Amino acid sequence: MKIDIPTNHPRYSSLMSREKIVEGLHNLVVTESGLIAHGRGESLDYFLGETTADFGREACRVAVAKLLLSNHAVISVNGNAAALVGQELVALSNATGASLEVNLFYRTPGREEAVEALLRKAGATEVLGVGEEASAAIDELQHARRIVSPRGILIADTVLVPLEDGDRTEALVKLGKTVLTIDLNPLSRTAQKSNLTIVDNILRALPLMVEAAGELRNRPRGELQALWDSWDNKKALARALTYMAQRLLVLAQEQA
Ligand code: PTJ
Repeated sequence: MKIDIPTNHPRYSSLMSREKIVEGLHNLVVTESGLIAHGRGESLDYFLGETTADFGREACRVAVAKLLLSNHAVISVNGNAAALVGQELVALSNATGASLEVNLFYRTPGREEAVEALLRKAGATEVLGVGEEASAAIDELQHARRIVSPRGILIADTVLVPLEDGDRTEALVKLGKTVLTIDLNPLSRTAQKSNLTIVDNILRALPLMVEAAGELRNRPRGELQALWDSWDNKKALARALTYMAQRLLVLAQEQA
């Protein structure tokens, strides 16, 4: 860490997350564009008041129910997700049985290995999608995200794709996979095209998902299925947008 951030600093958690991203940049885990993506996320988090709303909490539970119901769930890990919540991603994988697969938009030399090393340090015993193991491709995509593991995303029925760009989400949905995402922007293509969108900061969502996995994993399948069947993503996105809009209106009135 470059600077000592006092724990009583009003922006402590935001500054700490920036430090994680910058450290990730130096370790090759995060790509340069990851800094931009993080800034977009931070600004949208202001609209949520930097807290998890009820629709975000509900989405976390339903997403976990789907991971538990799936025959072959995969958690797709990019640089930002690894840098921000590497440990929690491993915990979620352990708690739900979902595989971890590295999948990068910017597959530059050394990055896959750097993300794998971070996940292994956090306790992962198997990390798919690295080096020659990533020997399959999704034909619908042209860029590096097309490269996938034949034991992972290629055969997955459900894929969790946090902090994602839109192309791959569309391709995965087209292939008949269920796509779950975490995205602070309810208007992003990924948020719009996914089967379930957690509109929340990944820093808050992942611990909630790990907690939900502990609570839900011994529940009857029928109960998990009912949770999943009740989910309407369009309604959830509308709730997120309404919440943000109303919050901004109240704040505007307070300024006047
Ligand atoms: O590591 P790589 O090479 O796979 O590249 C990863 C990035 C994130 C750079 C790449 O996927 C990218 O460019 O993503 P986008 O298109 O910027 O989309 C990222 C989305 O995640 C945006 O909608 C952001 O608002 C959102 N986001 C950013 N930080 C957070 C977030 N959502 C939740 N929690 C965050 N902390």
